[in-house]
Amino acid sequence: MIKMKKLIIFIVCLVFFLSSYSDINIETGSKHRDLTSLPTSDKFKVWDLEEAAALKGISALDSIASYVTDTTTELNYVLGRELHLGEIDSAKKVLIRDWPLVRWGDLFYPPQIPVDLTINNHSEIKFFPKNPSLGCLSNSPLRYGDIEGDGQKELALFLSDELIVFSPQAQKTVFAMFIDASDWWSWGEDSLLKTYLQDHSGERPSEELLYHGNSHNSSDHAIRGNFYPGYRAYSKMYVGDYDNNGSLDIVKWQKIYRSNKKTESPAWVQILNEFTHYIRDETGEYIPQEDTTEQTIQGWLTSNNLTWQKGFPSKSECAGQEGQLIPEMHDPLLNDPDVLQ
Ligand SMILES: [Ca+2]
Ligand SMILES: [Ca+2]
Repeated sequence: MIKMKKLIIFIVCLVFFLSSYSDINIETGSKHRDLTSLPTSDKFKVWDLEEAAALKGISALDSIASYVTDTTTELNYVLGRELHLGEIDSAKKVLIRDWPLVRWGDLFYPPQIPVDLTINNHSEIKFFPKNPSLGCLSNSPLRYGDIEGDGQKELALFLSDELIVFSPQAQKTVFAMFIDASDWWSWGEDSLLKTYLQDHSGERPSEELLYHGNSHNSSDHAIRGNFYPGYRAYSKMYVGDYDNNGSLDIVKWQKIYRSNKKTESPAWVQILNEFTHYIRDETGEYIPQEDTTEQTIQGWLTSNNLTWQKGFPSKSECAGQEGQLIPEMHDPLLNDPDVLQ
């Protein structure tokens, strides 16, 4: 009986330990050089790393945007501006391995957002973030750490508003999601409005025509006075052994909102609230599970007290907003009680 009790306590502790990763703390690499000028010592380091890549003839690493150092092995991981990764032994000035960064096979742009992918930002991985980028996470595009707490470290890349988890051990991307796949903007005092005003005798568009957020991808129509609703799409991730089978899972919670007309209320209406369960296969890659019901996944989050705000990412890294909730993802204007808890 006592043994049984001990076993139950052990299992409960194990489950708690494995399920407790809702926040992801990872080491940040050097900042990419177009946004922040590196200190001189870092510049020398980057030039050394670029030289090691050049010695191997890897031209995609001619311009290294960021690097991180594994403090145990002393190996450096680098991100090239041409979306290429490398593993470099800087003591020996040798590039050991390198990998082109390609779009993950299980990453899809949300079909609920009706945009033309040929003009859309999301048809391929982009190095430069949107301006401004969500929570300024893309300002540090390369990070390194143990995402799931399983003892193996991964590279976490924040490129545009996409999160890519690349495993040097598996030598491939093992997970990716759009943190932000939105298509919206406000009709402010910008160049497009000026063009519109020139074409319309200086008269602003009427409130009846405008949306609370207009489609950015349709801005060429907007200049002519045809406005389309904007979309806001955000995803959060959670890591733990939610189905209690001893192996780690990822849960993605994605929400999409469409804007109403300026004259309508509320400003935004939720059109998607979707939960996806991923399990890790023998190669280390997370595979989406179509058979896991949304109710089941939602139940895991509820029983682990994991709210929208506790999902990753949550905290802003923008100057003056550090550590605060990323405003866009937790915006009361979204008219969604989930984002407030
Ligand atoms: Ca790991
Ligand atoms: Ca599991």
